[in-house]
Amino acid sequence: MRFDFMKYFSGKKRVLGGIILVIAALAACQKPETWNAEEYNEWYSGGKQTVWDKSAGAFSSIFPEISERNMFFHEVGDMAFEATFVSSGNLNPGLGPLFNSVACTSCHINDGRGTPIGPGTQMVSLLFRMSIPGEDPHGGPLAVPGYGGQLQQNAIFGALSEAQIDISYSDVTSNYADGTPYSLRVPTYTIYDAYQSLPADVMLSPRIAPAVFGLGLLEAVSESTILEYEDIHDLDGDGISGKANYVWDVIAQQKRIGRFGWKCGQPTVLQQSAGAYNEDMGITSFIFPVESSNGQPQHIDDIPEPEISDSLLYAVADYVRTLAVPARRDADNPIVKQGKKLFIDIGCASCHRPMMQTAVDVSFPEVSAQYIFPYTDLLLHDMGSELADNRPDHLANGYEWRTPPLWGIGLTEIVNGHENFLHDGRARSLEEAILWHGGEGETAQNKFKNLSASEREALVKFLRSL
Ligand code: HEC
Ligand code: HEC
Ligand SMILES: [Ca+2]
Ligand SMILES: [Ca+2]
Ligand SMILES: [Ca+2]
Repeated sequence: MRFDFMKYFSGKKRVLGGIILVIAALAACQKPETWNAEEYNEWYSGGKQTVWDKSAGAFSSIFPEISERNMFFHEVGDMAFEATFVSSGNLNPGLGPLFNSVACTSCHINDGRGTPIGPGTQMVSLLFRMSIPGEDPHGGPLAVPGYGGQLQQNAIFGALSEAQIDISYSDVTSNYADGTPYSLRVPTYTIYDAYQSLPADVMLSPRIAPAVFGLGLLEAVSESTILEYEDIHDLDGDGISGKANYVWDVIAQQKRIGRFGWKCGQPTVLQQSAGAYNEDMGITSFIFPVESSNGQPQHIDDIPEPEISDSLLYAVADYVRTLAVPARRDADNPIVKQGKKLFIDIGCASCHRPMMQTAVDVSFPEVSAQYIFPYTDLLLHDMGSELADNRPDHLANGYEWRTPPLWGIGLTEIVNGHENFLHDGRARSLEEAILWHGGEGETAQNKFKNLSASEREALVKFLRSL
């Protein structure tokens, strides 16, 4: 029996479709069918948690299949995700003393990406991790004395912000093999107004806010599924050597595979969210109960820790976890299909792994045993010196970045009003994002440059259909 997705998931017909399905299943075999690998349907990027929405709200839908309990958490978490925090008062107090932004949504705009800064504009959704050479007791980056692990350019009234950062770009130009010229912009970051002098060996890592949908599904992928693709010493000789990051899980008190953030620096959505509250907003929680400004002269916040309740932190993590994935568009279009073939042929799929299966999880059936199409391997890759931040983050060295998921990437313009990509938003189009690929990605990048104009168009059309 085939699983009739269209009926089952399309809007109002859902309940009816569900009934038809149940009856059909009973009639056919008396028990529900298990999902057959050959029957997966790549239109459903998020498996059964796919939504047919290509509007500006495409990243903001709740899982279409969700228990009442999780629906409730999602709704509470949705409000928390949008809440604007303030330094004191009755509503959402605890902001700062140091912070980057006042709400999750000011960086993850429409649950999508942040807006990169241009020269002279205020830095909102780009932040800078910082450290000095060495490792903390758990193998993580070593905090900068007087600054900690992240630079906060904002502070509450009466406190000193740590520093400001200005960005400028210079252009480099080159050509495709067919002679078509292109230009890339190289960012330069300048720190000014530092509240105290920075050590000479400080390392900075710019990070733009990525989209946050589909993460419950990525979290549900088993460690062994991720490790299948690991090839640290490139034993198969294809020039690609994905590596898993191992990071400290504060709740489990052990190292686990990192999967979130541009360098796989966080093991779970919960810890990533707690980290965001702590560093990005200056809000303490049971996971990170110490203010990010602890030990610095700006440590003047007298609101008792934790500043958000455990249940609110869980709710915001559950909100993010249960954001659905938008369905493909035009997946049957012949040019899109040609682009997909090129994507595989020139080696993009070696890192941007098209399909994964999530593990069985009886405690969270919403994400259990799904075929998903995230276009990532959740591994780290050396992307060459031009993209390097030259700052290690656990096992990720200064050249390595996580393969970002490409699902939904074709909706970036509609959701976020721009097409700026990569960890610092330097790429101004999908083509530019590809042209920046170096290191392990250089062969694929060269092959892309050697394609004809119509083949390049087909590849980009495929990316837009994701
Ligand atoms: C100042 C901007 C900013 C704010 C505010 C912010 N984030 Fe983020 N968020 C980021 C950046 C930058 C990253 C990537 C971090 C990295 O690479 O380590 C990120 C990553 C994430 C991720 C992982 C996404 C992925 O694909 O790996 C989640 C989940 C997340 N944030 C949730 C939240 C939540 C929840 C809040 C509010 C409590 C929040 N963020 C507030 C900038 C922000
Ligand atoms: C060696 C692994 C690897 C290969 C091969 C590879 N990529 Fe990537 N890709 C990455 C990594 C890692 C990043 C993130 C780099 C960064 O942000 O600095 C990335 C970023 C991207 C982005 C931007 C994503 C975002 O969220 O900003 C796009 C688009 C993309 N790749 C498409 C492609 C295409 C198309 C190909 C084939 C021509 C390809 N990639 C080949 C690893 C790879
Ligand atoms: Ca605080
Ligand atoms: Ca800091
Ligand atoms: Ca290999």
